[in-house]
Amino acid sequence: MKTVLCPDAHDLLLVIDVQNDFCAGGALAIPSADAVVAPINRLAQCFAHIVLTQDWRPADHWNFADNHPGRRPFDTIHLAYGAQALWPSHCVQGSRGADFHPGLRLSRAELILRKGYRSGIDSYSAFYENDRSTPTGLSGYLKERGIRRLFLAGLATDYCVLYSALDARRERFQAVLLEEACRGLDIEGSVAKALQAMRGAGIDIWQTA
Ligand code: VGL
Repeated sequence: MKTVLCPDAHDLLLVIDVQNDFCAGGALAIPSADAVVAPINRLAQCFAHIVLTQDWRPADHWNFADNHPGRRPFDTIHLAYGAQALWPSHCVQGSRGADFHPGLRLSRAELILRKGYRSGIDSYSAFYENDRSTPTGLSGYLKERGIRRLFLAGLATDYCVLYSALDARRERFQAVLLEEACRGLDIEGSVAKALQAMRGAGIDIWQTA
């Protein structure tokens, strides 16, 4: 069923990591990632408030396989805070790959939140680093601004969008996933698992009309 989107002044569109390295030709390209751009641009027109996140990593990031001789992208390593996937080097600070997709028309966005800039901790969620305890400050920003409900779009459904949505609930925001405006890496069924986890956490999943 399709839902008509009609956001109010307490609603915000949170656009996760729509950056060149996650799109076609990028270092960590997500299948069909570029297809999120048109729906995001269209949906954004309804929102009074828009925030973007930007993965923003130092070149010596601990979670880049390049920084672990003998390891390959998508291997798992164990860090003090738990198991962690190794990634191809991506979204390096100041690089073209870290830039937003050139097709995004979101100049009205009120905040660009950078994450992943600590070389020792990976960063998926817009709210907490992967140690699950280091905050990015987004929750306080949104609460001070009177935001109550977040609509999530972007990349990747099964990583940064998933963890951002779960943390939105943890921070007591209402959360809605705009499914047609997201794409996932889908490693061994991870998109289906992500959707199930989101539903279980009380996140609404909408197809918009
Ligand atoms: C992401 C894997 C590694 C994402 C970022 O944006 O979903 N996934 N870094």
